[in-house]
Amino acid sequence: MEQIRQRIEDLRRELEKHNYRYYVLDDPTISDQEYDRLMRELEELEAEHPALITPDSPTQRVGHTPSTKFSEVTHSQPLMGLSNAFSEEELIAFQDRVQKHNGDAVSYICELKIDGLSVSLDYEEGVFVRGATRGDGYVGEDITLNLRTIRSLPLRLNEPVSINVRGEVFINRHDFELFNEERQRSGEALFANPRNAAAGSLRQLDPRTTAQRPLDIFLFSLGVGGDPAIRTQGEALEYMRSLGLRTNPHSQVCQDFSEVLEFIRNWQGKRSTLPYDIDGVVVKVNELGLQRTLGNTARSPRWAIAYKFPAEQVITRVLNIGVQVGRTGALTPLAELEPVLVAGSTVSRATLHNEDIVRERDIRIGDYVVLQKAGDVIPEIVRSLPERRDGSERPYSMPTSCPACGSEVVRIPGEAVTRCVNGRCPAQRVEKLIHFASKGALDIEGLGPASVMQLVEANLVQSPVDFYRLQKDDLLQLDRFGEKSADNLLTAIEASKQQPFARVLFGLGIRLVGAEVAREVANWTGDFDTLLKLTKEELLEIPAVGEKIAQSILDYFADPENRELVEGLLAHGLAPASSESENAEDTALLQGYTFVVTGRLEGFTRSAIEDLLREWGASVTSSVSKQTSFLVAGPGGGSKLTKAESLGIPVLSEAELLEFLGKRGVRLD
Ligand code: 0OX
Repeated sequence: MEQIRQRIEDLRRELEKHNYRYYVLDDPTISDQEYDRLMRELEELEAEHPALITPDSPTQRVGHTPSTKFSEVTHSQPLMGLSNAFSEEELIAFQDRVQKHNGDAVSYICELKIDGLSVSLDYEEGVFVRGATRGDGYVGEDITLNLRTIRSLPLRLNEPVSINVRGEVFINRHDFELFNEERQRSGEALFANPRNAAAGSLRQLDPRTTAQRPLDIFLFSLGVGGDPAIRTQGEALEYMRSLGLRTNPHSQVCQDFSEVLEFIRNWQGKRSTLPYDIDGVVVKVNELGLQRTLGNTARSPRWAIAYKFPAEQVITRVLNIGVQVGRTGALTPLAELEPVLVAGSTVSRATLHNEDIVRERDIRIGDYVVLQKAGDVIPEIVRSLPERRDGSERPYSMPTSCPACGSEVVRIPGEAVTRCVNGRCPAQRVEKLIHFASKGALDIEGLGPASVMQLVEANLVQSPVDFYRLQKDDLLQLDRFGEKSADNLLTAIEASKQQPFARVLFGLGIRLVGAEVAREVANWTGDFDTLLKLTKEELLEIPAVGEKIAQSILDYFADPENRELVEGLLAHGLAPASSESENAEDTALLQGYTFVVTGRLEGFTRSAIEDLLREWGASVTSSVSKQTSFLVAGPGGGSKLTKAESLGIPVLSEAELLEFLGKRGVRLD
């Protein structure tokens, strides 16, 4: 038996080694047939001795249990998105921002921007245990079983480390063509591009289906964990590679920004020679210490930018120009287009933003226009083609009254936007209600635009509070509702009362308060009561809040109708105070943070505070490294303080720590 166990282990190591040579080093030393033979031997031995099967065995990539739904995973560190640059000027502006405080000696690293799906992988003691989609950056979907089927993703690393890494799942162009041809032969719908095919494949509930798809992965970021000696992104990539993770071979460290521009120009011309799609180049500050100093905005890191290759352009025709009234009353001209395929999707409408843009670009009804779309960016009409006019085209003018309520529209001097000023405008109301129920806000299933419109038309709903007053009989009188759908909707509305404060705040649709800002404000304040009491100065202390946002929040709550709305929502039990610490996951509030505690504390012994931090999911270590999130220092901190300062690690006093914990909803009892 011991001999068999040994042979099984040897075969696994051997297969892992060849996988690594093939996928990571691109230097296989055995043929496919030899590889298959080793795999078969392992499969046979495991079939005879099922007790010896372990989940990280190369035979165990494909699970057999389809799920009905993916479960949610809260990322231990938020997965940030990237801000974009579309021109060299914007890249230079990025360089200026980086170098303003840090001098000229900044080195960068350029990576190809793989056009796939962002995922996060967790390895515990070297074994792949969890993989998730990016989702909204905070919460993603658990797609571990599907990721396990990707053969270039190691189920076991070369070292027993516990790390989180981030990467991009994609399908190469050749495999995509073959895959689509096969689908055509079997009469299945075709995918528009490799990215959509990769996304569809990762979304399969049955991993056996995913296993049939030619998915591949490149890893590009090292998150929590890893080797503390790593000081640059270049070293992080090398480290990941040494662990067996597949990284893209074309990254390049640039000592100078002119090399960055050179790298970009070079790859822009050569992108079609690659076997997979890229949609740009990611430029990152190479030094991790400097990355930390630069930090993040609410949305993206300040130390990285995505240069997007120029967009694809096509010609189509403007059939009509309509106008849409948004939830803030803004009137947006909207072009209805002859449908056209561009950058992988069919486009039949495009926003014209505002009156000035229609005039500047001289876009008339009936015009041929150049439509452009860059990757995931919203399609845009760049210009008209006056040379193709035949005289039947009609210039567009903005309506002088609101198309929804007939009331006056105004354009404040100095602003580009024309607004309907009627706070009771039905179009605004409907848009506000749709926004309130939408996915990023209260996420009420069954309450999409059509249902909202129907409820408004039936005079059942005027304000979001009315959703919570709906009775089954109200719904049953409506066309689209039967017993079951009425019950489902009422259940979904009831469930939305448990949504966290941040979503309710976002759902109010306060101007300039998007999902990210709402989250920051909610984390900072904890509940409506606290938020409503804040002065402008206090609002400005919130990192994501600047002058305009603070004013917009104050204006919103100064309106008695809005106050009444908030009171109504609270009376129905929405946004319960410190809702976050009441749910079952509250012990993970500090997950992903690493603390070091030093010096004398007043209210706690050091070990008591360390226990408390651990209890809420943080790691506590004894020495400061660049993995440390915060050093908590009382008097007498000494050498750890010096080290933290030299590495740019934030230092908290005892009082600041308590404030930080309070804001995150950590209870001290
Ligand atoms: C890519 C890619 C995407 C991740 C965390 C901050 C910077 N699609 O290839 N994102 C990043 O880096 C982000 N790098 C990449 N290579």
